[in-house]
Amino acid sequence: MITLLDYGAGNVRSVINAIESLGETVKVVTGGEDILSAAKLVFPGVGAFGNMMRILREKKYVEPMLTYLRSDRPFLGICLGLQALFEYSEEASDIKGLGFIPGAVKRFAIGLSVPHIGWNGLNYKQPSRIFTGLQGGEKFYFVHSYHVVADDPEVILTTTDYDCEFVSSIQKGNIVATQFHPEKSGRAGLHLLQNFLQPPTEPVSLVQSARETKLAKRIIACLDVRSNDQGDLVVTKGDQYDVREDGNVRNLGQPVELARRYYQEGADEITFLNITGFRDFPLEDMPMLEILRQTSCNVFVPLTIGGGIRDYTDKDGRQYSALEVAAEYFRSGADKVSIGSDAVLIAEDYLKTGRPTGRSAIEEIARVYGNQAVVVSIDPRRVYVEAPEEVKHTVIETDLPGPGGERYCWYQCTINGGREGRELDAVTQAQVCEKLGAGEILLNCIDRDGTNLGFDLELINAVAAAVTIPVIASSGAGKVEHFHEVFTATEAESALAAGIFHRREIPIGDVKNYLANKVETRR
Ligand code: 1PR
Repeated sequence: MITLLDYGAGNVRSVINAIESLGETVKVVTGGEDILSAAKLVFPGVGAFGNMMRILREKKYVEPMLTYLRSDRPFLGICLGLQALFEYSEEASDIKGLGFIPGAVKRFAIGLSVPHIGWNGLNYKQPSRIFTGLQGGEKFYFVHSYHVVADDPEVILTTTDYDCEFVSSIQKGNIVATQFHPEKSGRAGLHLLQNFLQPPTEPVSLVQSARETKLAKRIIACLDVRSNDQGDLVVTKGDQYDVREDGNVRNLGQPVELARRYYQEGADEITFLNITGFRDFPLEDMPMLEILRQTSCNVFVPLTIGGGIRDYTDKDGRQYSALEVAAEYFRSGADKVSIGSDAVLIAEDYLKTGRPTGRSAIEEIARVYGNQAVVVSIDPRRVYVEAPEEVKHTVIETDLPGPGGERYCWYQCTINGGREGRELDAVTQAQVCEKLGAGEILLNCIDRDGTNLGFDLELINAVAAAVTIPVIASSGAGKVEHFHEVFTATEAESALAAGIFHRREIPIGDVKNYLANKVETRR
């Protein structure tokens, strides 16, 4: 029996699912006495440090946790569950951590995108039983803007390189904690969890590679989901957002099954977009939540869900905040939520005053669940102009002239599934959303969507140059070479595709094979 500490933020469902998939049972802590009586304690922290410590204090968990840790019984901290062990964090410097490990939590001060999101490797500094069965070259899933700095080098179990070498896990006696998420790290992560649940007897030393670890470029499979005319929830796919063929919604498969297939084929992440979420209320759309619950039982890579994340008033006048909608998704197994239409309206409001309200969906969700949990999805369309002065938007000079030979264009944001264009350009939208706390940009392109013509490199370059958060390139992948092109000609951190995977034109494995020795990926 594993005791799991859930303080109410983030996706603990995945950790429970991963542990249960390994044949263990999980008891969730409901009071301090559960911590004191635990034989093995897992603490998966997600979200923001200040919020986590405040809740741990309110629930009176701090003293029981310290008693547990001092007793040296097996403990596995994950992500914020690692950071909580330290004295304080720059994320909330007025709030004390547990102080079990001397040292602090600091924000990355580097030239690369922050958060550090994705699959990266480990430099092994000490032998440990949790490494049993690993080869040493495996990559694990990270998502964080802060990292721990330990005063005592003896506790450092592994480090990872990301423009600097940071501590990616610690070990002190039976206390182990990782910055990465074993429950989201596919087979390698499950292996490590298994070693914690049933520790092998001998510690294992892994050979330290001379090379730096490298963040992998991610390949993301995207499932656009909606009800068809018969009322079944299906994976569909549009051509430039038109998902109907001969009047019917295209049906390319069943969401849970497809997600499982992509996990097995090596997808680094899975994204579900409820493409009619703008007109339906997601909490009434229970099947979407059910899809997440079922998928997270056997898919152990990050899951993002988008569609309909906004404030909502139901037919009885009850108000729901976007934060409540997101919370329900996180509880059902999502790691990140993606906000599309509402993010455009939020940015428009911000631009009117130049001041954040502190109450937008982006800000509220980021405050509770952390910036890394908030993806902003942008659905832009090219608008050609004769000269940059014609519009007040961010205009680029294009190598792909318009129908009238125009050499300039801007990218117009749309809402409601591309149905309505707004007076806002994609570059400004990305910048405002970063300011408000978004952790990642999912950059679609209506012109390229479903065309197989390749990604819109000009769009991706314009947006990636304007923000410091990671950009996911989306729309237009038609052959393996397009992935190589997007990773070499732009700063995109990941590439998302839909049609080619659904139609089995190119398996994910072929994309990774093609990229081998050219671009760093997770194998
Ligand atoms: O506006 O917050 O409710 O979110 C709705 C979400 O649904 C947005 O993220 C929006 O991008 C998405 N969406 C809305 N309508 C459509 C549609 O297709 N009619 N899908 C839609 C957008 C874009 C990609 C797609 C790639 C790759 N899909 O995610 O999968 O373009 O396609 P490809 O590789 O086949 O070219 P809100």
